[in-house]
Amino acid sequence: MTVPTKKKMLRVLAGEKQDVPPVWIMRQAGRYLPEYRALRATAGGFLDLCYNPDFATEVTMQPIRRFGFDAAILFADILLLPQALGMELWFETGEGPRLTPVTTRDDLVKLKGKDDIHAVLSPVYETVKRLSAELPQDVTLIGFAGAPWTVATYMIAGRGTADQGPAREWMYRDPAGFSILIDLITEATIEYLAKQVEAGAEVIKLFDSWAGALGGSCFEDYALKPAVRIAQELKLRFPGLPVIGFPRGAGGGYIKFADTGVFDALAIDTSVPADWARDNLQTKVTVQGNLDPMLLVTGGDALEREVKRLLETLGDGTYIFNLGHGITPQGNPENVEKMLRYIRG
Ligand code: 1CP
Repeated sequence: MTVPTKKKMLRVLAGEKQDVPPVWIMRQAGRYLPEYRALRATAGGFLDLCYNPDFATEVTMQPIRRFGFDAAILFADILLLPQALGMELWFETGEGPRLTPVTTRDDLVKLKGKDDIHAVLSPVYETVKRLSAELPQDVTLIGFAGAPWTVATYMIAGRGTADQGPAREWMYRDPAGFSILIDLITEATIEYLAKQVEAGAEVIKLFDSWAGALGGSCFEDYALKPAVRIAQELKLRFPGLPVIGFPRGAGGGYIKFADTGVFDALAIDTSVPADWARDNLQTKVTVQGNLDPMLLVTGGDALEREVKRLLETLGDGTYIFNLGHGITPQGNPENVEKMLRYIRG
């Protein structure tokens, strides 16, 4: 298949293998970059970066300028959507996000509807519009949202949790109430992502960071079905739009995602063996991943060895080089340079 674009990322998502795979890294704009830390210090807080199109555009561009990645990902956060749905959101320094939790059906009634989110989120659409105009011609712009289950875990607990306990508890105790929440997030996410695409996002990625916490039929009900609904509806509205799924920690559940035929690529987390992904996923979808982010902290021989191993294992199929999860604040930009040299020669 040939695709009328010079963008490597779009070509590979259309099923065209590249001799040198496109590469970007999760959390590529972030605290490991001195220029990010400098801008964040002047901006005030993290949310001030997200909601200011000047800052958010600049921060998105920083890793593109420094490293020349093949894709840029919109600078925003998965928790902006709950805020647009009417929840209070703030970030505790050194700890992470906090929201006023939604814990009962009565709380659900207080949330806004799927069509009432755009007033809060319009600066994000403006950022996408500016990026779409400013990015180099060979760089693909990725828009994103959290998948409903992962977003729900933060809405219900009011913070990040180790085991997503509060959400899992509600899910089993009151499945009907829990489903109302999942459905609301699902439909709002469609409207949010549709606006990103209208503003210029060329690819959509759905982050289900806690999919691995869903056991039994809950994986299908709350990870698979909502992701399929979102991807199908977006593809209906925007024919040909590539969608990347990231059901992190799903293990064998990745096959269920691949078998739907709805996703153009699946991002694999660090625990997925690359040869297993080649044999079970890459026959159906483009695979993205899954270098251990720790290797960008340590560098050394292990970095070169593991990059080469990924290229040898997945490079014969449609493949996007990336990490298995986001780069950490301890990541060393010099190791990112080395990684790129090992990939691009
Ligand atoms: O500067 C800072 O202090 C903020 C750190 C930070 C950054 C840089 C947060 C807080 N979010 C982000 C940006 C972000 N978040 C992006 C931007 C694009 C890029 O990748 O460069 C994206 C795609 C996200 C997505 C996101 N936010 C996820 C899904 C992916 C993942 O990492 O699993 C999740 C779970 C969040 C929630 C969140 N936001 C921030 C933190 C520290 C967290 C995790 C909180 C927790 O679980 O305790």
